[in-house]
Amino acid sequence: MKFDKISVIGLGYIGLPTAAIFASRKIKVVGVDVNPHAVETINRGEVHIVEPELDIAVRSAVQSGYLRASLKTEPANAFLIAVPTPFKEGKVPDLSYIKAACESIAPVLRPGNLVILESTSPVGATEQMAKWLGNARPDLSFPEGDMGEPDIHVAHCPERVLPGQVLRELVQNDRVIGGLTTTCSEHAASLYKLIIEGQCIITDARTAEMCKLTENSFRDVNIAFANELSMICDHMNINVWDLIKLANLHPRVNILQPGPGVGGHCIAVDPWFIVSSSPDQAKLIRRAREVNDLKPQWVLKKVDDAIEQLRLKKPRPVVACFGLAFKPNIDDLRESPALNITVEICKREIVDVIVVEPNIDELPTELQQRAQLVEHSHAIQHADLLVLLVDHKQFRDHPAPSHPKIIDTRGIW
Ligand code: SAJ
Repeated sequence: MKFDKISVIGLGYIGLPTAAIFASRKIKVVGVDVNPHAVETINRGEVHIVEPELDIAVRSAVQSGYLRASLKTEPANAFLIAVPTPFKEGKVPDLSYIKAACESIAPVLRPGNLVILESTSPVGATEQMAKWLGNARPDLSFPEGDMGEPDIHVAHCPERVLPGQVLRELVQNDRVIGGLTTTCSEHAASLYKLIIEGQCIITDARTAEMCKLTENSFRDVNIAFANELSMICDHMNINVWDLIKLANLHPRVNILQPGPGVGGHCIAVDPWFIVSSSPDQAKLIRRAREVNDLKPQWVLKKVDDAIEQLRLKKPRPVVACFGLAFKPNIDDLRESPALNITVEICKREIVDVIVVEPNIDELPTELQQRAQLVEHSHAIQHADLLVLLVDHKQFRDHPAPSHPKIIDTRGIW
């Protein structure tokens, strides 16, 4: 299959870097997004999201003329759909963005086109996508069972890149490719081979969908184990980080790190897609989600207890929160347990809250009237309670503070 021009639908954390990388291989890319601000920003050669080196990649892709953003879809050889798949009420997957993407590309589809779903999706979503496209274009044939060669090829190829390392992982990681037919998979693999150094491994669409959900659920379950251990050890007066180091010396044990909860848009969401498809079977996966979701409240209880003690001597103690991001060394505050915990501490209204977050220049709106962004040394000097929420490199680089009241959710002090 020839790819003179491809279209990426959804120019977010996955779509935009993907578009820039194809463009860097001298393939004409038109990126489509419903957000006029994103489209204008990209067409100026700038970025509307933060990811290391993405600005450089987008600038050079736009300047070279290979990448262009648009609000409208247009014909192309291949369409890559990278739109959000959140969950809605009842923790069931919300496929409305995929449906909207199908409606927008359907009018411009031509025989021989390839449509790839990259968004993390529940099992069956790729088949559903082909049905939506087929309903909108009854004049075209779509893959169905073992019928002959369809007009439009459809595959799922889940994104698997780690925020903070997207540009490197997009090229280096292996890709799992699940076509609705073997030919669909082969066409999709030939497209990804233009940009990736890893392997393209072919399977069917449902296995590819489940594979992505499995990867993130594996991580969630293992983080839940670490988080549960941290609460057990706190109860038993054992240092959980020392314990994990010791246990991990065993050649077949690899415990992850406890923290204040699980953030981001992926790991805290995707396991629910498995639970909603197989509620009776997915007992452990559901329980792990609940353990991780409860961890911020457990941390808050520790903070509340410490504040209560401090208030015996000082009516309005100062609490310093170290880190707001959802994980170390990034500035991404979306779905961040650290941010949520800090907001909750502010709501107590019996303390002054100061925040150290070396990766941002100003506090997010929900904290602006309530807290103050300060330097590391200022916080250590002036706070009555230090709460370490994110293990940013900058915090690790400083010697552990000698302070009488510390709550360290990351085990670095
Ligand atoms: N976390 C812990 N303890 C750990 C590891 C992580 O508490 O030992 C927390 C982090 O602090 C963070 C959350 O888990 O709040 C998630 O962070 P992460 O680095 O594990 O993962 P994400 O959400 O940034 O990216 C994940 C990745 N999936 C896997 O590693 C299996 C990435 O490869 C996926 O592409 C991404 O989800 C996605 O888009 O689905």
